[in-house]
Amino acid sequence: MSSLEGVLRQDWKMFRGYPMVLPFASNWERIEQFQVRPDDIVIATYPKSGTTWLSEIVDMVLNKGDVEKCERDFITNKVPMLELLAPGQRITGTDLLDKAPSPRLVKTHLPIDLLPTSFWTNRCKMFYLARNAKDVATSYYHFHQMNKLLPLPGPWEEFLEKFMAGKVAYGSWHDHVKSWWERKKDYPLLYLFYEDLKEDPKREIRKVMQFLGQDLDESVLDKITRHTSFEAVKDNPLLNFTNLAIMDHNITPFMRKGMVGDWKNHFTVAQNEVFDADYQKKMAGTTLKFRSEI
Ligand code: PPS
Repeated sequence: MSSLEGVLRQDWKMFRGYPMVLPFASNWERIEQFQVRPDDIVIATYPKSGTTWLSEIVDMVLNKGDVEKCERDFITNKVPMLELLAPGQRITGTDLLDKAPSPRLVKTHLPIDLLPTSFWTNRCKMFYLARNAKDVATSYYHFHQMNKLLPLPGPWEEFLEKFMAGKVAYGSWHDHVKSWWERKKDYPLLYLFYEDLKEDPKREIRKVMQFLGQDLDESVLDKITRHTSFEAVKDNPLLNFTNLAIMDHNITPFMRKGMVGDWKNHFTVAQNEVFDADYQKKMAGTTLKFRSEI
């Protein structure tokens, strides 16, 4: 698939049971044949959970808070997305990763069963960042409006139904967050929450630092907290995706609100009740708990 034509605003392609962004699902061999390095660091999330935020935090921790080093490139190049296939530009995430120096940072939204098993057998360091379902649905809805690689979302009430049914790219939010939570029992991944990052970014950045085996001064942690705050990333062209023509920031910016609880501005009372009832069923039996307000 080499041209942009034919992939903009197309419906999902079903791939191994998951709705997938059309170009990403083509030539899957590139992902299966990807050569994992033991010192690769994986940042896995369901879409719209704060991936970019955590990516910059990890890069800053590895570079000991050196802003100049962290400004070496766009986040999309510093932390390539494993499954990316950018039609027209002939860029793939695996090509970008092949060229990247170690330790490589790998972004992915893949559910556990689509992630190449070599990541686990090589014992890579893995982060999983989760965000409450209502804010993810809200953010994902706006993202569909501005990202032309995704189908148009239709009216909010229709999109919300699709989200609840897992009929959006990468499938069910519920299954995604639960299966990565379960994996935590037998694999030492660091499972983080967007709401915790909002509540006390420095505390969470310290967790990231410890997980990466680093030891940084309080002043460096403060610097990383400031550099990665919503106010800072919103206006940072290396982080706010304004370099990608595929996204129309006039419709709504990628760095949109960056808050916990914006869902309240979109869910009606009735939608909230239906969502909660469905949520109780789908999340029954898991110890995983989310906060949709802080
Ligand atoms: S993507 O496209 O799936 O990789 O998007 P992702 O980066 O996971 O999520 C985008 C949402 O994260 C918000 N964001 C932040 N919130 C708080 N602080 C910081 N620093 C930050 N950086 C990104 C971004 O605004 C999107 O959420 P919404 O709710 O749409 O604003």
